[in-house]
Amino acid sequence: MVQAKKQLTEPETPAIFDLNNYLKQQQIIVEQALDQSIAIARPEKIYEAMRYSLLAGGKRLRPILCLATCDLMGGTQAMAMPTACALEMIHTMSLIHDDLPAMDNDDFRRGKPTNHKVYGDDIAILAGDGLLAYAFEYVATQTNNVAPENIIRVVAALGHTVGAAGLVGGQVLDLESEGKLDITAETLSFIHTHKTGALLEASVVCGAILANAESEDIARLSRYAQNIGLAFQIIDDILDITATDEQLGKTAGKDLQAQKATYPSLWGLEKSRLKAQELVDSAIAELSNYGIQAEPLRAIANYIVTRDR
Ligand code: GRG
Repeated sequence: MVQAKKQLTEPETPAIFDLNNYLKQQQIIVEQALDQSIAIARPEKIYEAMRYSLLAGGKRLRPILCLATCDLMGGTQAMAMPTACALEMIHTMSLIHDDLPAMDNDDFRRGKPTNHKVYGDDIAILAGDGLLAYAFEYVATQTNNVAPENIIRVVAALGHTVGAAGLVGGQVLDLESEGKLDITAETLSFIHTHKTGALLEASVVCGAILANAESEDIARLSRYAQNIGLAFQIIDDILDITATDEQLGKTAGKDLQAQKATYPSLWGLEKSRLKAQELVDSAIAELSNYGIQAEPLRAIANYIVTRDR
């Protein structure tokens, strides 16, 4: 049975939205759902490796975006939670593989030794593969009260996002661009819209699909997500220069060390900050049709440029 959507009514006196509290609450809910999503089975080692990275913390931005968008479009948290968990499984998988010696070769992630440092390269590759496959199984088997055609649309959107048209393609161009400080703004934008932006966009779009949103809403929310996705990466590049290892939970200064072209290397720190703010303003402008129920998405957009980790 397909569950009825919630009524889109607004309270008479809008309360001031407390983003910190909202993020904290949503993080707790997502942590609990992730913890319950994968049980240890035989062979224990692979499940432990998958759980080690999945439950290592992180901002949980992608699941929170998915839940917030489903809510905005009149759906419920329960409808979106399996997809929210799957997004975090895919994100975690991409971090595990990105940290491997054959890729970015990093020793720390989310304040802990990287997966391959604890379990070895072989198990880390397989832990990533296990998380990626399970993400799709999880959406297909655990999503309730959503029309089957919308579940299929979500599975297709996730597949498109992780493949050569998304994360994989962005990562390949990123690897090819290493050591080339003269790459163009267009190439840099291609790398980041695919490597970083695509999964953030999928988080928002899938949340909307699960709530059976109209195509105009999906298009608008997609543009919101594209803008915050690029802003997120610009701030990521800035933090790689300005933040500490402790703040980031990973090695800072890696971009300079690996001779990677970044937004600050292209535009400087100040112009990069201004660009990120402009993108966030454009993202928020896409939400002008929605009332205070879009406050979480507006606040998340603002958080993206003010975050320090
Ligand atoms: C998906 C099949 C498949 C392969 C992966 C390795 C790879 C191909 C892609 C790399 C993707 C990647 C690591 C992009 C960087 C995205 C990014 C800015 C990550 C940091 O995200 P945060 O700050 O991290 O949200 P937390 O730890 O808070 O979740």
